[in-house]
Amino acid sequence: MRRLRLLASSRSAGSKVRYGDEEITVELLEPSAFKGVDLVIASTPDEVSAEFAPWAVEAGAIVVDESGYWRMDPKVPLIIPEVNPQAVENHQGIIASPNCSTTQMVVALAPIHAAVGVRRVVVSTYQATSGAGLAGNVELESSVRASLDGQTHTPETFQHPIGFNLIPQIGSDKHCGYTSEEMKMVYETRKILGDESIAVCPTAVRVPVAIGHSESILVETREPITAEKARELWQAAEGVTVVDDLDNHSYPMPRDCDGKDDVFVGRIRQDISSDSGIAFWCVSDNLRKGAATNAVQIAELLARRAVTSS
Ligand code: 11C
Repeated sequence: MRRLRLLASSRSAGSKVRYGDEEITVELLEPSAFKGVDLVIASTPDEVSAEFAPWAVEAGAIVVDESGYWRMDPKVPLIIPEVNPQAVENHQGIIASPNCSTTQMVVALAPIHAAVGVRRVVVSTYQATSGAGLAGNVELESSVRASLDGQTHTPETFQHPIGFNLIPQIGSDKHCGYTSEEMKMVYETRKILGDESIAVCPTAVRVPVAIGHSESILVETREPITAEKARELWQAAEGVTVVDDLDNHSYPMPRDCDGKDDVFVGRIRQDISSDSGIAFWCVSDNLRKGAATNAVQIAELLARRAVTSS
C-alpha cells in the first residue's frame, strides 16, 4: 500500500500538513514509527539522525538522510545521482545526501573531472540565509528592516547582523582555521568524486539572499582544457544549465535560480593566471538541488534499482 507518513518531534507531532488533496497528521518520531515503512527521506539535525536512522534500518526501511551525521561514514554512500549513482549499490540501509554547497560544486566539477581530471579547486561561496533554515530567513528580514528603520538588531541565528552585510563564517572552526562548512566541501567532494587527491581551498560566506547559493570557482585541471570545451561539457551534462553571455548581461543569479532543480553555470573563462584552469560562477537553489531535490532523486534511483532487480 502506498502511504506517506510524516514524522517529527513532540513539538510538531499532532499538527496537520496538506499534501495534494490529503491532510496528513504528523506523527511522533519514535522507534515504533518505522514499522512497515519502505523508504525514509529525512532532514533533521545531525544528533537526531544519529539516533533515529538505526531504528528505521532495524525496522527494514532504507533511509535517505540529508543531515551531516552519516556522510563521511565509510559504510554509507554519499550520493549525487548525476555524479556517482553506482555508489548506491553498496548501501547498508543508510544513504547520505551531501551538503548543499558541496552538491552544486560537485555537479559542476564532475564532467570536468571525467574529461581532464581535477587537481585543485579554489572556491568562495555566497550562501543564502535559508541554509540556516527558516530562522535564517526570518532573521534576514528582521535585520534588513531594522537597518532601514535605523534600529539596532541583535542577531540570534547568525554571528552578526546579516542585513546589508556579508559574514565570512558558516559553522565553527573545524581544521586549521577552516570552518565546518568549508571542511564539508573538502571531504565530501573527494568522497563523491572518488579521488582523495583532489585539493580544495574553500571560503564560505553568508550573504543577505534568501534562497540560492552562489559560488565563484577556480578549477585547476590535470590536463589543459579550454573554456569552449568546458562549456560544451556543461551543455551536455545532466542537471547543469549553462547561462553564459556576458555581452548580454546573462549569467546565473540566485533570483533566477530560485525554485529550479538544476545547477546553473556561467562566466566561464580560462584561468589567465595558469596554463590549465577554468574559472566559473555557479548558482543553485540550496533548498532544491542542495537538499530536497537531491534526496528525492536518490529515492528515484533506489526505486529504479528495485524495479530492475525484481
Ligand atoms: C548552510 N550548507 O548553508 C549549510 C546548510 O550539512 O547539510 C546545510 C548543512 C548541511 O548553512
